[in-house]
Amino acid sequence: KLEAVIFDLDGVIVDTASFHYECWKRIADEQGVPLDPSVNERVKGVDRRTSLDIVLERASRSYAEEEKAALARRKNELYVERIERLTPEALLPGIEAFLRDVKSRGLKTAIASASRNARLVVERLGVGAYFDAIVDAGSVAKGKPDPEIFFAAAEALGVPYRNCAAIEDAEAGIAAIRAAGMFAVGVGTEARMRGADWLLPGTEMLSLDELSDRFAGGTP
Ligand code: G16
Ligand code: MG
Repeated sequence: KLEAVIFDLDGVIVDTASFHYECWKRIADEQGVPLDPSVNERVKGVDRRTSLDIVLERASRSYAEEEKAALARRKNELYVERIERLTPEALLPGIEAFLRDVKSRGLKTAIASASRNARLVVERLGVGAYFDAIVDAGSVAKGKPDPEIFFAAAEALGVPYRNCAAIEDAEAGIAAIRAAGMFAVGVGTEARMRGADWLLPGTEMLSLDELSDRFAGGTP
């Protein structure tokens, strides 16, 4: 029985991917590193340090650990400047109505995000009250596609993993949900959301009735 819905943040609740990309582009430009636009897709759902390694793949020299830490810090300063200005208008379509439905039917909700800024983003969007738990990269050892963050979210909610559905927009995220043995809802194109139990082109298509039906019929 469906008891909880776990949400990814970037790409599901809000589209902060363009902010991440803008900031990585700035870092790459400052370092004189060519940045392939495919990086935008590859850093989705991936934590900050791993994202930096992807950005520096085409660098002509190697970077010491302290230098990398400084670049990651600088990227985050640029990113925080942007998310400080987020307002509830940035919520993706249908998300607030869906959250309202989920809560009014007594289901539990959590955020499982690779972003250490998840709390700040949720606060700026004005949707903090809808969530029973927020689990971010700071509270787990292994990032997506490892299932750890989804298990941690289920545990924080006190709900068995089999009774959870989770929503993701990134390949690494869908893989993590599947590995956790949860019902996977994918937002995005079929090509990228392979493995999703239910595929939606956009968040405006989310419906709790349909999710409940599909969950009952196809629990992995
Ligand atoms: C998000 C983004 C990633 C970003 C990561 C870490 O993950 O999709 O691109 O690298 O957070 O963010 P921060 O630098 O704020 O810690 P998710 O899991 O919310 O999609
Ligand atoms: Mg995401």
